[in-house]
Amino acid sequence: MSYQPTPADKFSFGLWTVGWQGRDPFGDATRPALDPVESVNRLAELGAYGVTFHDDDLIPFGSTDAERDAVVKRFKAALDSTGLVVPMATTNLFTHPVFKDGGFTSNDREVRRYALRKVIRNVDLAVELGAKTYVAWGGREGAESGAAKDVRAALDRFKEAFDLLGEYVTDQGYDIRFAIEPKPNEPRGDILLPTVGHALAFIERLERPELFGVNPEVGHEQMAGLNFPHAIAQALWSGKLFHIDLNGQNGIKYDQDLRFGAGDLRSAFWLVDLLETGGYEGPRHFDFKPPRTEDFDGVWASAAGCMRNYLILKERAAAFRADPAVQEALTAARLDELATPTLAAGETHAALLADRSAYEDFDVDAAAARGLAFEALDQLAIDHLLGARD
Ligand code: 3MF
Ligand code: MG
Ligand code: MG
Repeated sequence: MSYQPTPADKFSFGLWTVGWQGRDPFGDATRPALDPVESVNRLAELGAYGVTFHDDDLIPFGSTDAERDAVVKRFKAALDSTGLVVPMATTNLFTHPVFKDGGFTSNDREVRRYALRKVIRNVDLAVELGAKTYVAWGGREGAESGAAKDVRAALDRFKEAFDLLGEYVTDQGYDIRFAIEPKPNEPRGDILLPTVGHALAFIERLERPELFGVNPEVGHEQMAGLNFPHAIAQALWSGKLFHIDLNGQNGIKYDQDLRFGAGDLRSAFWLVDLLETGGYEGPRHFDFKPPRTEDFDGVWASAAGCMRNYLILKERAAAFRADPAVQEALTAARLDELATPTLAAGETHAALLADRSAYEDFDVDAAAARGLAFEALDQLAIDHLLGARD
């Protein structure tokens, strides 16, 4: 198996990932800026199918209209010559100091109006470039202190912003949907919509919930100590997995943005198993940061590693599912029973209450004594993951 990615694998990368210069809170950049056209060319050579961007990744903040047009023209030419597509775009509402208290939920109303205009401007460009998903990460929508942020009012403003955007794309006849990206903290002390669950609940309060889904990121849920595949399963179950940010994270600490496959490898195995069998057909998008120890050779090795690890895990997960011993172990663990409704077709609560075998005659002790056989099943998964079962 070569693990050589092709566009059919639908791997995509943000310009800000391979283009990250290594600036962190304690240190300066360790790499020079990367020309977006160079990123497009290199990503295409590596076997990616798509590239994504924040407005400011492509068009430097403060560019004139003429400069903007020239940048877009050059970028489009690179897309045309490589065949790379733009499946998603997003807005930078976090770098410029004007967004120090957020964009859509800043206490400063003028900043909120400016943020909306900045987003709408880039939604127009995203549609022009063929994007079907628009990601919204509210990195600065949050607080470090208590009274300074009225969270209920901020959620009203968040809803107001997304309702306006939903109305805008509808009125324009755009074929694009929004994906909200949750994150618990960093750069704010606490960020609004901190987890996938919070975002899913929020979406149901919007005026056009059908236009909104989530863009969960591996490390973001893991920063909150949560099980990422479980979050993805609930997003899929809700019909809301519009996009995904793949990367690696080692537990509850700062946002590490390691290449996919680094960090919690077992979780990555279950994630790929779920994405490949759960009906997700969107891009496999990497939102990682090649560590600042790396030169450009290391950057491209890191990007290639993201895709290679996904393909290795895909192969291992498929082998796990195809193994007859696994099928038997799944039955022993009663997965088929979990998939069977608890009530019979048409059975009412009256019928349940009349069923003596469900309660009066139920042998609680015998049921309590039955093992679930989960350990044997999990060991088979480890054997497959580690390549110890061939
Ligand atoms: C930060 C992120 C963001 C978002 C991006 C939207 C800078 O932790 O994950 O990347 O992914 O803003 O796509
Ligand atoms: Mg991140
Ligand atoms: Mg992200």
